[in-house]
Amino acid sequence: MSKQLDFPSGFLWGVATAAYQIEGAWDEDGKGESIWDRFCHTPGRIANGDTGDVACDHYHRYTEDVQAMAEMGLKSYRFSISWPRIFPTGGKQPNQRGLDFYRRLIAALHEHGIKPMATLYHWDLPQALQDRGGWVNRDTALRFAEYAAYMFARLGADVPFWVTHNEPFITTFYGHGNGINAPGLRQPWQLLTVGHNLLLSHGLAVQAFRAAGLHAATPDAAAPSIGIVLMVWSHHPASDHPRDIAANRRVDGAMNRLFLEPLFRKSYPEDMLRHLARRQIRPRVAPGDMEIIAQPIDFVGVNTYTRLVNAANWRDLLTGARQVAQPGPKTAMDWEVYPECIYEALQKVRQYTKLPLYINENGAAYEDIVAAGGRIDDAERVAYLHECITQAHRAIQDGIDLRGYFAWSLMDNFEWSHGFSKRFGLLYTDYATLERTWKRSAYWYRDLIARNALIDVGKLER
Ligand code: IFM
Repeated sequence: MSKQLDFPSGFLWGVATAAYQIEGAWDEDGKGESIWDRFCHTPGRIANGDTGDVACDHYHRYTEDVQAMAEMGLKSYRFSISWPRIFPTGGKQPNQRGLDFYRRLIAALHEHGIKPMATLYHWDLPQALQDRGGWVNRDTALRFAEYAAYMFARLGADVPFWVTHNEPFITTFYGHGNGINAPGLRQPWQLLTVGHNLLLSHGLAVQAFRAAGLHAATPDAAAPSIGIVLMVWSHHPASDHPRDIAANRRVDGAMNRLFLEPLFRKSYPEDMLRHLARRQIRPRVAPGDMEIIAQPIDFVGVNTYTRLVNAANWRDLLTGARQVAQPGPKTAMDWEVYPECIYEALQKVRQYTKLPLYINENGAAYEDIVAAGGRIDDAERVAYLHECITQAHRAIQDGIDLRGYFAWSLMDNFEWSHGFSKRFGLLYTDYATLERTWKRSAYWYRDLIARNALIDVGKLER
């Protein structure tokens, strides 16, 4: 027997993307070089030598993409702004043509009644700032606050949802720990400095947002709001052995608590500070920093895809843990299909704050097959989304103030070190022609949004 899971009226159904992953036009209209341009142009960094030079060419095709969003019935679109399009050298000289692109995009969204959610930093730092130390240099936090203030002054009232950072954990640990992401540094002793400067820049940007005193663009619209988007994955110990439980707690500490605690409790988790100090890893905290970081915000975004099952491993210097693979279905990222990650991540954040929450990213990569006639029957993705959204509904039933869900991603795009080899999109991107094709999941999502309800038929076939 099927039953209908209704969502609250006004629930914000959306999709998410990021500038470097879709825009292309890497050096057009005055855009400066970003650390991702430099990283991808360095041989050996990215699978197949792929780059975001062209990506999905969204910079030139954004009207077509907004049209697809409108046909999907989306209520909101989360995108990111490329900092080096606005400040090509990270300095004080803005690039009008870069700003105009986002102005046009935002206007197109409003024309279709789609609420923009703009992320200021989804990892593409101006290379010129990297040359001055990047996020290891406290000064970058001040430059970020200037960039943020500039955006609030120009586009502030037109964007109902501003996001300072996307997943500061990844910039910290992947950009500066294992070096898998730009700027590709392996400097573990700098990790807490980088994380701290990112959080500081968040707090400074929130201060700039409040100082801008933004009001709603029209009387019936809500005043613009600001938040941060964190990566919050579920964590489980591999066994009930105390060593595995402790390892699991450290992984949770590195990924989740190192960011949640300063934002909501004005301090770093003591156990993580002690653990990392034994490896000479310490944050450089100036007086007043923790107050700045913990500025009141309006919402928290949660990105979640799977869980990690952790066991003790003393060979790992950072967390003393290793991930134990689980039996059962995996996505093309080799991530376990674990829909409860939605419920668990929301409950985790709820321990820190009662603010409105959004699932700002959730989705699955699969090896999509284009059948004769161009049909793409991505049944596994539909099943994944269905189960995850069921968990979102469960969280709402249990009293979580979840205001929206954003599927990652609108279309297949540049998946960082994996290049174009992993497809997360609801729309299929043909990278030779740049044509987008609706997958079955896109039609399925459109119908879900139209009903504002999920028809729960139990577990779907993968
Ligand atoms: O593609 C990324 C995105 O940029 C950040 N969150 C996870 C996604 C899938 O790996």
